[in-house]
Amino acid sequence: MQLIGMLDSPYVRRVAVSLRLLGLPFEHRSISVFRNIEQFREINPVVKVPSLICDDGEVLMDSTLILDYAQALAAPRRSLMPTSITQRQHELRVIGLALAACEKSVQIIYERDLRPVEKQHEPWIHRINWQLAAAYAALEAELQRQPLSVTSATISQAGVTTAVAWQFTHMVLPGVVDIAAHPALQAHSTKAEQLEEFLAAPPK
Ligand SMILES: N[C@@H](CCC(=O)N[C@@H](CS)C(=O)NCC(=O)O)C(=O)O
Repeated sequence: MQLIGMLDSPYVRRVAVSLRLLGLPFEHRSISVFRNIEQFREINPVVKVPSLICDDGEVLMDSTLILDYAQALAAPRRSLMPTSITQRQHELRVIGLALAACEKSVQIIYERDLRPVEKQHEPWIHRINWQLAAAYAALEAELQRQPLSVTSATISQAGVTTAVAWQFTHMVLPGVVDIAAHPALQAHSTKAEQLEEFLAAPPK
């Protein structure tokens, strides 16, 4: 199968890291949704990353749906989701917060980079900035309450997505979220970024 999209997208990166953790071989094609739009259209006319070309040629999109498929391929050998319903509920909350942080970061960049200055809408910019702050405040509280395991053998999807989100926000919006106010997130990210599966999917 082929994973399409650049690793500077947190959604592509969470899939790339997860496929490696799940032991699923794939080819990565680093095609940009902005610079290579025509090439991308031939693969997926909707031009969304990540896209996954399955071995029979069918194309999937949306990182969470791709990961659902990948989980099914890897089962029962390896899973990144807890089997206990209580722990699964908790980790789904963590993933939701991390994905919200990714989404708000992307919205801030698109608002800033894709919209002419005179068309930028201050109340919307204000809203997506406080939503980003709220997502990371809640994520920090969750990690303080219950740290996530960070080894190649034990990291879960919640651990992967949290680390990918934190790295992404600081890469694209330096200084917007205070690192010192989020020590648990920073510690989690530092450890995760040293795992071979993360090093094999460099965001830059
Ligand atoms: N919910 C989606 C979000 C994916 C997403 O927003 N990808 C962005 C890049 S980071 C994209 O495809 N942007 C191009 C566009 O929306 O036109 C997922 O989890 O895959």
